Amino acid sequence: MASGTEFFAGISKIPYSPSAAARDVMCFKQYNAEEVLMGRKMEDWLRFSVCYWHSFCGTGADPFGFPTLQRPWNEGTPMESARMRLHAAFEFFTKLGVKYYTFHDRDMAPEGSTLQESNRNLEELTDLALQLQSQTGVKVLWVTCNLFAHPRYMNGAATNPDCHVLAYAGAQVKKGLDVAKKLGAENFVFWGGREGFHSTLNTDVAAELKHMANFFKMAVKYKEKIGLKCQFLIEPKPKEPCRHQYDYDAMSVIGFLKHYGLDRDFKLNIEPNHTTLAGHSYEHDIVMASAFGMLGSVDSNTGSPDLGWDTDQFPMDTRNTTLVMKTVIEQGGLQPGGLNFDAKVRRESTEPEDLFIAHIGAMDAFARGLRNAAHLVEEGLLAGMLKERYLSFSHGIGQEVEDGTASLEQMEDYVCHNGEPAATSGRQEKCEAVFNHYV
Ligand code: XLS
Ligand code: NI
Ligand code: NI
Repeated sequence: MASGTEFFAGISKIPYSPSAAARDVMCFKQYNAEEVLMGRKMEDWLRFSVCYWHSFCGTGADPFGFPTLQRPWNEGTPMESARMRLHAAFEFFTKLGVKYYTFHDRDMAPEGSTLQESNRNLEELTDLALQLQSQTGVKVLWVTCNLFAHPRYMNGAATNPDCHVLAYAGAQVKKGLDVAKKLGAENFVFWGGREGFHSTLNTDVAAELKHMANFFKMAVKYKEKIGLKCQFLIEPKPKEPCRHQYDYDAMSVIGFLKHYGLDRDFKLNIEPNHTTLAGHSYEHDIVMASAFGMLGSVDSNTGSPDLGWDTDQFPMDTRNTTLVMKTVIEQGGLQPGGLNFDAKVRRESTEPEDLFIAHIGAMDAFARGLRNAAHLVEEGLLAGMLKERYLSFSHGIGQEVEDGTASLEQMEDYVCHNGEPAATSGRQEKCEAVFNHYV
């Protein structure tokens, strides 16, 4: 198949049709890219991105069954299908109206039998990607290196007990950073695939964490050397594939970065599907990362907490998207990060049209979440209640605690003069009822 082939024949540019019927799912009912909310276009608040690995490399295979998704671009030799996949992907981005995409080095081009051959494959495919980017205006939200699929990485990459493997990972990241520069990527992600362990008996955890920190320092140094201007991001995940993953959740990663003096060079890419795997609520890590000024980007998907494994479903729940967008608005946006759909259609959703329906539905869920959150933030009711709850820290002894100038002696003196504190209601149900008004 040549570059002129249409992979999604019969599907044209997805329109915004706010009054379309319920059965009409090939149009946006909420997402109106150019519409301005709180001084910014919807597309700039949301910064949607399509991921390459699930949507274009995925076949529907799972640990129990063979591929179910017959994709015309997956035919031919590995290099032929890599080229077709790229054309199919750009046709999809353009028809969907999404301006960003994300990929692993090995999604874009097949691994060769040597590092040099892999690099040549990647060079060839990224030449084509660059051409398609300039033809369509679609940009790279982030690049990442696949440091977990190849058998050499079975014991980890940057945390591998064998430095030879760490060196391979380093060489791969060096090329990944060159590719990020070539394609103008706005971010670069490190997801610690097999950076973790299954048994404490064969693992020197202190050594492995130090090696990982030193690995990141090499990446920072090389980024500076080549003048790459993108944001570095770490993506936490508590389990899968390892029993214990070092980057468990937002707070573990923030602690790691601060401990090794890397917190100025990295932010976090939060995936709510991982957050719920860690036993937290959907929005927990979004809020925690943002509280420390470390929320860089979001892998906007969802899991099924009742199953307890990583299902990477499309995010369709507007309560969750409202909670995420509330934090995004409160921190002033996600740029240079965005909302990347690290999500896959179910293996039973076999039609190419399902790929569109999934993305449209999730984009509408986030657009609806943005509308809800903008309304909620503009009216300021919840913000007012929050302010009132912490009012005692705005004057007197509270102000001194706030500023860090107070002492325990002052605390004692205060209690001796003022006695027992009065009970104050937390008003959780009132907050929940107010929130429901906006959803
Ligand atoms: C896996 C991760 C992965 C990263 C990119 O669970 O979500 O897909 O986003 O390597
Ligand atoms: Ni994931
Ligand atoms: Ni992810």
